[in-house]
Amino acid sequence: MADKHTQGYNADDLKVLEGLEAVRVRPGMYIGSTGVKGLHHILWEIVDNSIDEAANGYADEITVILHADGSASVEDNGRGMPTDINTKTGMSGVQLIFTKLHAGGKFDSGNYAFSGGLHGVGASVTNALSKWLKVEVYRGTVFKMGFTSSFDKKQNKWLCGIPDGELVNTGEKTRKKGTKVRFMPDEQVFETVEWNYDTVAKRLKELAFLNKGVRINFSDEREMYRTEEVATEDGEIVSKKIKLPDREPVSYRYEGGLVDFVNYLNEDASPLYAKPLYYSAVKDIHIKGAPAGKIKVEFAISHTKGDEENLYSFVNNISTVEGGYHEAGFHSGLLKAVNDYARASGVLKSKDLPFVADDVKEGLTAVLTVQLNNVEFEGQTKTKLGNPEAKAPVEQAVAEGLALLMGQRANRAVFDEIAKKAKFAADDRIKHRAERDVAKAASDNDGLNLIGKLAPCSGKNPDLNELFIVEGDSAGGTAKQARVRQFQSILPLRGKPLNVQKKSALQALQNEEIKTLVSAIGAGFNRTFEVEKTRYKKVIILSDADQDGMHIRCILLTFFFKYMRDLIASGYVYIGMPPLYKVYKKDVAEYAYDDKELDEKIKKVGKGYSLQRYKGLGEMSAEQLWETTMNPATRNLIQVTLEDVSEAARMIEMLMGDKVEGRKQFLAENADFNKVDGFIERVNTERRESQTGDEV
Ligand code: 2B7
Repeated sequence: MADKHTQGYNADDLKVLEGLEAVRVRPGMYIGSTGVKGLHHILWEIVDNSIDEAANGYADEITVILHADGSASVEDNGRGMPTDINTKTGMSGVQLIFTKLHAGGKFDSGNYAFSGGLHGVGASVTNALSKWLKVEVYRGTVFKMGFTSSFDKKQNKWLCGIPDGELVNTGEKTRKKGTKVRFMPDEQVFETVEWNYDTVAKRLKELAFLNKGVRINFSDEREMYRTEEVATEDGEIVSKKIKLPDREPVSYRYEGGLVDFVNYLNEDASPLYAKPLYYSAVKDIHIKGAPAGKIKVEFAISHTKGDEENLYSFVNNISTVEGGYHEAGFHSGLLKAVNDYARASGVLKSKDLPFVADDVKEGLTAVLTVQLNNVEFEGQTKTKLGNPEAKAPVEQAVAEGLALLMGQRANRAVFDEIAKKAKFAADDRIKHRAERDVAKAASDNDGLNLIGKLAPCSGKNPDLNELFIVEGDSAGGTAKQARVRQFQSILPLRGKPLNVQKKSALQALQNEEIKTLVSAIGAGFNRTFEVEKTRYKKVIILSDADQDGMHIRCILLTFFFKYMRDLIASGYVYIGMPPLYKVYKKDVAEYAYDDKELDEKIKKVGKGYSLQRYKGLGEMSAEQLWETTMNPATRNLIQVTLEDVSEAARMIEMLMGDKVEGRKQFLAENADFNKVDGFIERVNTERRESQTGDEV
């Protein structure tokens, strides 16, 4: 069962693969892959050593060069790798560093308090996977050593990272200090040995942000070409190599570190306050049965006016895209601090529930970096911190840091903005939950049973079904008698519905009439509205032909416009037109819908006619209402469309909004309310729709 493949390494393997050959044989185990990522990994192993030297205060400048021959070099101005002889092995420090695998990470020498790096496999892995590698150490004089890898045909094995000779002190005097390493990745190992400029530049810039004050220089000395198809004089197409312009060397150095990083991330966003908040602390790590450790926590926080969260987190300078325990600690520390501030400052009243994590994440741009030993990376791409012990100290550091910052007078306005923003997010969250609840109730079948006032139709086909929203209980009663139950639903409205223009979505939903309407249509509300789910493809507003009726119509249209706009856009909203007059004689009756039509109808009925003027829907019998207003074969419907959404919105704002002045003036100028209906100017009148009744 347990063969070599499933079990991987065992003790025997370890014996056989003693030196750096192990790395050659299974490069993936040490650098993840032999693709372009693995290639760059061997560069990062070297860069990480320079970064460690800098992060611990011994170096402040690092230079990375991609050379024309395909090799890469890294130089720092630190203390220089140890050149003396290690008594146990009789080897120089330099030789040890490049020829011995350091299982489980960096030397346990207590050399550095914290050290970066992904696997910490070290410089020897880079050496093992390079055709050659050269080191120079500057310590008063220049020390040099070289290594080469080759395949030995006689022995049929790799000789890798073999010293060309001992470390030599050239005696050449130098004012420089530090280390320089140059190496040539072996094309026999890697699928590609072409460095990616952008990958290197991005990472070096990131490292410069993460290590404030450290200057990182980067040059690409390779000659770059592009090929182009050109026609020769004979008309032959040949490809031609065209040299691209040289890349200018770049230099990254950020005195502000993480604060500069956050500002850089926010470059195109509008920040909520001018300066990011910054804090750093070293905390104890506690694990049962293990010696106490330390964790360094550092973060910079800002907020934008937008609502997305951008948290960039790092562990030992490695980006943790998948998050992990440090991010969890960060979020709970931030939540605690913002909740405390919001309570103390009165943004959260005693009746208010505390914020939840999502509330304080809105618009957050932050960088969090932690450094600890024995890290465990998990997740799909191994970019998730799997050390649970990291959570508590990060939470503590973040909460304590923010508490300290909010105690400073100068930060008052900043925290006020943060608390207000979180309150806004919380209100929005609560509001939308209510919307979802109503939408859900509406989509549940039981939802309908709760709607006492609706007389639902029995049919289930939205293409055929009609919803009549009828002004007044008595007209509603008549409509219920008049309707064809299979496809016509009646929703009577008692009095005037809520004018939603002046109300928030949540307030609107607290209104019984609106709740009923939302439930009846069954397609959600506001952001959750999905027109495909509508139970009715005809929603017909039936109100009296007077001022009040006009007002109700406006209120309902405002509602649909604001919260179910697609219902109008899809052409599902209609205005029912009851007649104004009945002209009749013995067994003939004609209805007139306006004054002009009245003259025609009088002529048609002839001498001896009687005239009835309807003041409201309630004055009609069920038969009359059916014939004049509800029967698809004989009724008048006006389809409301949105030809100009912004114009309609402006008009509705004027008619229904807060500013009384504009409305008064508009009504004065348009006293004839047929014109006031002008706000439904984009109306298609389908007089006497030639519908022959819906088949149910
Ligand atoms: C963990 C090992 C690899 N090391 C030292 C000292 C300085 C030093 C280094 C380095 C990469 C390319 C240029 C310590 C640390 C070995 O022990 S590695 N500088 N730079 C480096 O590799 N850059 C050191 C204590 C006293 N003196 C020197």
